[in-house]
Amino acid sequence: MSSVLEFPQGFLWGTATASFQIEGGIEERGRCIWDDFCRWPGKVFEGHTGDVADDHYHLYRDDVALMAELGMKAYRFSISWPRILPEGKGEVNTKGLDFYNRLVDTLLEHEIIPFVTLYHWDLPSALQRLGGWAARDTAYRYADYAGVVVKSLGDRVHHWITHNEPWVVAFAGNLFGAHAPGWEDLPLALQVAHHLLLSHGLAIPILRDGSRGAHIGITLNLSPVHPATSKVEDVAAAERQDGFFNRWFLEPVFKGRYPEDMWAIYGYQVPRIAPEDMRIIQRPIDFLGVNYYTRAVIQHSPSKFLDLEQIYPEGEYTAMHWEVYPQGLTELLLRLTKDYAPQALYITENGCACEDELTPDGQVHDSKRVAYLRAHFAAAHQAITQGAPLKGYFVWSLMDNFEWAFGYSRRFGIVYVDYSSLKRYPKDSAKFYASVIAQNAVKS
Ligand code: IFM
Repeated sequence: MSSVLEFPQGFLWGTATASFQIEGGIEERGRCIWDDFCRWPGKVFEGHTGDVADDHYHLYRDDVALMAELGMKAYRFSISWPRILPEGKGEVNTKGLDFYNRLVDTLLEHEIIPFVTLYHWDLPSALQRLGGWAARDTAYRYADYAGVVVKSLGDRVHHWITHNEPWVVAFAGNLFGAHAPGWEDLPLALQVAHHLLLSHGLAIPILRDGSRGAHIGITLNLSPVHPATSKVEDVAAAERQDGFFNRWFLEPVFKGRYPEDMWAIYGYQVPRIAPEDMRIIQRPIDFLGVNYYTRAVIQHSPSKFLDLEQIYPEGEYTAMHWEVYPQGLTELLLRLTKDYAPQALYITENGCACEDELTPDGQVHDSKRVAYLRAHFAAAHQAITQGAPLKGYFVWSLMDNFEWAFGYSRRFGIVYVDYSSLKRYPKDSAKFYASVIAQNAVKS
């Protein structure tokens, strides 16, 4: 039997994007590590780059108008650090700041609340040459950068996200070599993770000072971890994966310590930490941003990293080969509520890649994405009814964009982008989402 699930009044529905993935406008900014990574042969699908992307840098007004047509209440976007500080520090590119000022003003004209992410992976190349996030100094340069941005936007932007998915930055970029800067070194990755967390803590008072009544949070990519069987070694392997993926970031931010089990497992490879660091990292935040896509099913597997391996049970999978598992979202939100008592939660990303096709009459019938979103909205609703302080939901993504190592070969948007003409076409999922927003409810 179908039912109508109503969301709390004022629930913030929106979409999310990130600077490197949509902006283009490379001539008007400094270089970042992803510009370099795209030019490293074999690292990014067919050598795709972010040089033009969706050309949002020039088309932002149309994109905001489209969001308004769809009824969006909020928009999460990130700032390109090298657009503000081409060398990562020092001289400010005022044209870069002007762009974000115009974007914020346009959003506000359409009554769309801006949620600003300060770092979504585009570290200035100039700072990478000085050691990147492995260098402690980068955390202080990030704090300076946060100061420049908040001074310019802080009178109109009141929702700030310090980092997007530090796990991906640290481990995909420095342990698995799949993302920029492309290294494969565990101690380095752990040091990077620590400096990202430190920079998060350093930025908090700067954002509070510069933006009256600011709501400040961090976005983590989180997944429930399930053991493949109830065997003791699989259960223990799942616990390690949880420590590696979820708790390594949750515990410092909420409890001011790294998880003891993982600290012991990493042994001599643990990061160097200054005495005051954990106190800085644990500074109170106003919300946790949750990026949820799927769960992980884990089995014990000696000879693999952490003696574990992810397995892929039968089920439905997206074009990323990620299992469709909406009930994991309810499980995750309730666990976060119970274990960490965040003041508020936002789903800062959720969505799926599908093999979308544009029909000759300009339609995209992405019924799989509609089903995916419907099921995840219902799962979020379920968590709210059980006490999770969920205040909003940002679908990833507003429009198709540069999907990192996959280049433009994966489409996550609810709006289709024809990369040859840069024309935008709302997919069926955009129309579906607009109706959910208009009713503040979803039929399950
Ligand atoms: O495209 C990414 C985004 O930049 C970060 N979170 C996951 C998305 C899909 O892979």
